[in-house]
Amino acid sequence: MRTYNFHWPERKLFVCEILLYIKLTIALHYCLYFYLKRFYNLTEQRSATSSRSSGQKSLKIREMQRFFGLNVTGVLDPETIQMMKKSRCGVPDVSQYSTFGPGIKWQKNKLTYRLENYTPDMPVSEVDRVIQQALRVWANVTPLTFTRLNTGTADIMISFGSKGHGDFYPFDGPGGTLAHAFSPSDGIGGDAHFDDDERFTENSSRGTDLFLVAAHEFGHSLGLSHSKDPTALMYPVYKYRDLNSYVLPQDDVKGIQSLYGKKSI
Ligand SMILES: [Ca+2]
Ligand SMILES: [Ca+2]
Ligand SMILES: [Zn+2]
Ligand SMILES: [Zn+2]
Repeated sequence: MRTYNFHWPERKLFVCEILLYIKLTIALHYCLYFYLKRFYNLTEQRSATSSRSSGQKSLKIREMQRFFGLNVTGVLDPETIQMMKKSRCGVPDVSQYSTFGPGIKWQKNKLTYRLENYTPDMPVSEVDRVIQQALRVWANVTPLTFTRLNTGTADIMISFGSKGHGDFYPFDGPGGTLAHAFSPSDGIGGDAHFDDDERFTENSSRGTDLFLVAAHEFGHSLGLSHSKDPTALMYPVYKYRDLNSYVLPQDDVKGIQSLYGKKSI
């Protein structure tokens, strides 16, 4: 009898742990589903448990693991979960309907940009300067020039917004997607949107560095897709770098020059 008294609490604890485990597994399952749907075009299936659906999911996990250079296991291992948790850009990594390609570029070198609004996180003059610096990263290595407009429609319209902000790609609150941009074309093409549920900063490892995010998004605005090179600016996952000596990585220079050529001297 004494053993019963001793074992009961342990057993309850065990049951609680199992329940918690089930809850966490379900939560993780949903996170994975939305991540793959969003960035790897996982199509919706009626039943999440059907074998066709799990086969496609495993395929998409493999695709993601290959993109990030992880061990390609097709299952949700700790390394893959770690990668999913990182803050990143909202443009898909692999897309069946990809508009990025050698022909997707501006057919002119003189481009215009306009800031439609500002983030409350930083002074207006600082945002202006950071955006200019982020565009200069690309102008430095190509014949492209960027002229600022204060009214009317520019090629690259820049805005800050949260959750639903006027396109079909609502932001997701703090963390997760930080920004997104559209590849070159008329209208929304070239435009860059920043998630104002992030806390934007300048030259700081705290918050989200506006320069790094903007420079990356402008890469998309000019026609670059994501790079698999973890050192590239166009790598989809945000990582803070010391900006005092920032030079555009070689991979990105090669990419942008394949579209617009080198800067003419
Ligand atoms: Ca535009
Ligand atoms: Ca976000
Ligand atoms: Zn991106
Ligand atoms: Zn948007």
